[in-house]
Amino acid sequence: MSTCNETAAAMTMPGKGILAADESISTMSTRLEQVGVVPTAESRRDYRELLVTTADLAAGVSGVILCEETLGQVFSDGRPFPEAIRTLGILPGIKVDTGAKPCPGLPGETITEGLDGLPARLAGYAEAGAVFAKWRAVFTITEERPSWGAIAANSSALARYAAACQEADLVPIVEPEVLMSGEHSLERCAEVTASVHAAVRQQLRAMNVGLAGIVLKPNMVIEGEDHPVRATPEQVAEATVAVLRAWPAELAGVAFLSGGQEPERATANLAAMQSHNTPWPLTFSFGRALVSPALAAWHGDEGLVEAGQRALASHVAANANALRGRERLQPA
Ligand code: 5MM
Repeated sequence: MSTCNETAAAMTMPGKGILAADESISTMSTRLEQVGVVPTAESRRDYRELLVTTADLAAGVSGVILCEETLGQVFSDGRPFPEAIRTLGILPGIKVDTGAKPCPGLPGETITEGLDGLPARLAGYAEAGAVFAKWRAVFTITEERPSWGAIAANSSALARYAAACQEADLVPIVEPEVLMSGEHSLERCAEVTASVHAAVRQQLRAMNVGLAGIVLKPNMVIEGEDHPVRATPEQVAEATVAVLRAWPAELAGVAFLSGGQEPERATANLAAMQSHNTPWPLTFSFGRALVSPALAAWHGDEGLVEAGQRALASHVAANANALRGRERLQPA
């Protein structure tokens, strides 16, 4: 357990966040096609190597989440990704869920799968060099949803995953994502996020998961993308921190997902969070808000690798800079 606590502390160290580059093969392929790149194992590899070899990435990034395909691939110089990333001063992690699938009995809702055979897979990932893992549960807000059944089933799966990770000395990133899609208000997002977190905490306790050895990856509390009024960063930060205060001080840290927010909005919201004194660090584990500008700048052109890296570097720097507000606070 102490290995997990140390790794979780390193993942959430002051001034750094986590890069989520763990798109599944199908998601990554779609995103490559959208910028005109033919999706192959090689083009996905090229893109991930571009990201992680960005100069001085370790100044703002403590860890990178990979998918299974990338974990097994090698840099162009032949070194395996996990080893090469470690050499860069960054911790390699691995997405271990097998995706959100339609949940039997709950039309329109999903259950994240991947528990069958998980302990054996985790042992293999650790052997390959991963030191942390990630599992994402997904909840959609409507008037009736998420249902109690979807919250209970997904929280239970998250806790079983987290317990298995800690037994394998891998830090579990626990990601319950309440999606931004819909017309709901910020208050409704707060209500749903609080209910989901309460169930996740209860299940983590039931499975004896040590909170000092996990990283929570939640959504920010924010209005739905079709809601007519846009909340300010201060409103988002206040509502988000109010929900998070139910988590014990023991929790290693909170690393937000970006959830489809424009990169600049995600960064502004992250910066506003830092004026709240909390017992755990509040950092980022962004996917799209970090990598979308890099993918667009590169779009598969060998001559634009550096342009893609500059785009990633500037967004990492902006988010690392957003964390600096915390330096002015007294410890909670
Ligand atoms: C990078 O995308 C991750 C994997 O998604 P799929 O398995 O659906 O391809 C995803 O879990 C991501 O880590 C989180 O959603 C956070 O990403 P954003 O873009 O919301 O910060």
